[in-house]
Amino acid sequence: MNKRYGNLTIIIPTLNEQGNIGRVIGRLDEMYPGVRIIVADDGSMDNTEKEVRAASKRIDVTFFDRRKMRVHGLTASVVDASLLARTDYIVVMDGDMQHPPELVGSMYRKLSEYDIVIGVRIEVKNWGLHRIILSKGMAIISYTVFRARGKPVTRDMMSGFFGIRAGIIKGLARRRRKGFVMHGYKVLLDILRMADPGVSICEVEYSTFHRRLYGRSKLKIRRMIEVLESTFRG
Ligand SMILES: Nc1nc2c(ncn2[C@@H]2O[C@H](COP(=O)(O)OP(=O)(O)O)[C@@H](O)[C@H]2O)c(=O)[nH]1
Ligand SMILES: [Mg+2]
Repeated sequence: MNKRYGNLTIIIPTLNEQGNIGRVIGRLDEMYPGVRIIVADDGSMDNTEKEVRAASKRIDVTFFDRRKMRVHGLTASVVDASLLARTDYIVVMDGDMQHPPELVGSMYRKLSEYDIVIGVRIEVKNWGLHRIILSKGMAIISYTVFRARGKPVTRDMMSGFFGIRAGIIKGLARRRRKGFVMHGYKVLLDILRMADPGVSICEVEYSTFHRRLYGRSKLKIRRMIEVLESTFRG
């Protein structure tokens, strides 16, 4: 059997993604033979688990049940899931089809050359004005602070779609666990803040940033505070 992507784990944090998750993992499995998927679920109240377990009969997908964990959040989910990965490379993506599965292949290839590969949205469609302002404002603050402190930056500081060498995120998860804003949602920001200065970074652009397929987004003002925590934590 073709296992071309056998050295890649895709981590998908989920919270109530029953309408999307089956399609996301189905697409990934189709496109990337041998890939392993970890769905890090924070206690979905819908049929997310059922969807994933049904798919696991055909697809190499693990349902990581974080229902009983003390700290919930996208960051905690990704950090903990990284420690379960048994591959050299990891890609993190959303479970709502907002991150194009087509990009994962080039991210994976670039990880042989770079430590971190960041999916960068070059066109944001269909967003409400307040969301654009909040998001852009936060991004500018983070970018400026990171630049001033000599930390790595990217055109999309708020990206939730990235690839990383497993050793890097696992190292941070083990040695600098407290540096992560675990209840937060910007795990990439924490990683960039804590990464070694010499870390190599590359960007891949994508333009099709659609509204989520089903369900609703969890953006709140609280998210802004978490971004500031991720930006300014020592
Ligand atoms: N594990 C976990 N996943 C979450 C949590 N909140 C959101 N997610 C997932 O993280 C991804 C991005 O969330 P979403 O609400 O779409 O954020 P947005 O795209 O920035 O609006 C989706 O796959 C969600 O299901 C959470 O608290 N824990
Ligand atoms: Mg989304």
